[in-house]
Formats: sequence, C-alpha cells, structure tokens
Amino acid sequence: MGFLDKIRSGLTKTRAQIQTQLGWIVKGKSLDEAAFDEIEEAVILADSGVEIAGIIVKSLREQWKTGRIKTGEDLKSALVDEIEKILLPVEKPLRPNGTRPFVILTLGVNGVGKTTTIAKLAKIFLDEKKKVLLGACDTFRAAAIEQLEVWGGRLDVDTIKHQHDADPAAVAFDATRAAKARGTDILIIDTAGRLHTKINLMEEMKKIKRVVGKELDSAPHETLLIVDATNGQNAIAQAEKFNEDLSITGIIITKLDGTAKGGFVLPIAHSLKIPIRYVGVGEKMDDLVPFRAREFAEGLVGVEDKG
Ligand SMILES: Nc1nc2c(ncn2[C@@H]2O[C@H](COP(=O)(O)OP(=O)(O)OP(=O)(O)O)[C@@H](O)[C@H]2O)c(=O)[nH]1
Ligand SMILES: [Mg+2]
Repeated sequence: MGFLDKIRSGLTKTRAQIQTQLGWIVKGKSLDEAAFDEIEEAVILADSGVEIAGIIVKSLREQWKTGRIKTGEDLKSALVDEIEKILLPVEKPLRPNGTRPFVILTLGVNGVGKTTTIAKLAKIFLDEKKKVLLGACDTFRAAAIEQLEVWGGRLDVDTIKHQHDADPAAVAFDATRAAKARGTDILIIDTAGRLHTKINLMEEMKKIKRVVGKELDSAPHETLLIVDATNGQNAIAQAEKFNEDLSITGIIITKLDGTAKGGFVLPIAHSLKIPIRYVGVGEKMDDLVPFRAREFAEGLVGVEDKG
C-alpha cells in the first residue's frame, strides 16, 4: 500500500462521517444556502471546531457568489482545496540535517502511542540505512523499559537503559554520550507520559532537554510531541501546553484510523503552526506515513467519488 492509500485508509471513519453529511450535495442538485450550512456542520462534526468551519465556509460561499462554484462537485473539490490551504503550512517533513547524532526527544501524555511510534520511526530511519539508538527514559512505568527493548530487539537496534525508577535525565545523558561514542546517526529518546497537568512531568522533561543539550550542542534537534487523534480537541490542549513549556518542533498524530474526528488536525495546524511530521494509521510497524496536506485533505473528503 502506498502512502496515499494508507492515509485514505487511516481516514476512513472520518471520511465516512463527512460523506454521510454531504451525500446529497454532491449528487448533482443545484446549490443553495443550505448546502453551505451542511458543509459547516460536517466540518464541525469532524472536530475541526467552529472557527475553522467558519473560515472554510466563508470562502466557499464567496466562490459560489462569484460563480466559481456551480455544482455539488465543484463544491466538494473546493472544500478539498480549502482544507489543503489550512494544512499546507505545517507540511514540513522531518529531515535530519546531517548532525550526528541527530537527537529526537519524544513527548506526550500516557497511552498516546509514543513507544510504538518510536519503533515505527526507527524502522523508517533503518530503511534509510541510518544507525539508530534508543534511549529508555520512561523509567516511571514498570514495563516501559522492557517494551522499548522488545521493539529494539525486533529491529536489531540497541537500547540504552537504567533501572526502573532511575533519573530519566541520567538515562538521557548516557544515551546521548553512547550515541556520540558509537557514531549513531539517530538517537530516539522515549519518555514517560504521566498527565501533563502535573508540574513535575514538565519539569522532568525540561531537565532531560537541558542535560541532553549540555552533552551535545543544539540537542535535542527535534522535540517531537505525539498526540492521539482519538482525543480530538483534548489533543489540541495538550499540544498547546507542551509547546508552552517545552518548545515543540514537530508533531506526530497517532491512531487516525481509530476516530471519526480526524478533522481536529485542522485547528492544530491553524493555531499552533508546528510542523506535523507523520501520522499513525494503524498498529503495524509500517503504519506511519509522512504528513501531506493534499493527500490528507483528499482523504478527509474523498475525491474519488463522483457522487
Ligand atoms: N490503531 C492504532 N493504534 C496505535 C497507533 N499508534 C499506537 N497505537 C496503539 O496505542 C497503544 C499505546 O501505545 P504505546 O506506544 O504503548 O503508547 P505510549 O504513549 O508509549 O504509552 P505510555 O508509555 O504508557 O505512556 C498500543 O496498543 C499501540 O499499538 C496507531 O496509529 N493506530
Ligand atoms: Mg511508552
């Protein structure tokens, strides 16, 4: 399956909902004001929020009034264009800049898919013939170190670890040092995901960042926030909080396949303006695909259906 098919498949639930909502519009009936209300409702139901829905519908209405949109088909394809326009500024793929080791610090509340996503990322870099190392800085949850090691084992990648309950910053320090000594290309650091509302998690993450930066200038090179699409609007609040405290440089959205609320990606793109690097569309190792605005917009609305 190519990336386009994977994005499409990952957005199946959201697309199904939007299409149910818009079904009558694309079936060739002439357009009236009600069509635009339907679009607005569909966009809001997909969890894009009132603000985004307003922006999109305003533009579509203008295009209708000036005659650029005439049929239901026109309306649908203009909707795809509007969504693409909102997403395009955050289409910035993660491209390690050649710094070695390139250090990626992953963050996110518990259960969002950090550890799984690290394995998927490692796989992508391994496929590019890069030398990868993992750092097990989630020393809080009992089985976390082992979980990361199991993934590492499957990929034949080493994991730098300490004991359960050890200082995560000390593990990060050792992992960074090891990555330098071994000529590692990419070091990916796993972290704990207790609630972001607890001050000490943020403080702990700041300490990891500081320690890594002391050991290696300009590291971490990517501070990557993982958010779970099934959390919808809640994920936006998480992203805002993490960004405020830890200056996020990239976002990965997981579990798109598990939600009909995939539209929440629009307000994330619109308000945060942080690059969305990849999206997770399943539990398998290769279910992580680069984020592309056009493909995402088409996957949401479904361009292939001619109504
Ligand atoms: N359907 C689906 N499931 C996913 C995706 N990404 C991760 N998961 C699942 O989400 C669950 C949690 O994943 P983890 O990687 O353990 O999450 P985590 O953020 O490391 O969790 P903690 O370490 O407890 O904070 C697992 O069952 C994964 O298989 C995805 O893109 N799609
Ligand atoms: Mg984990």
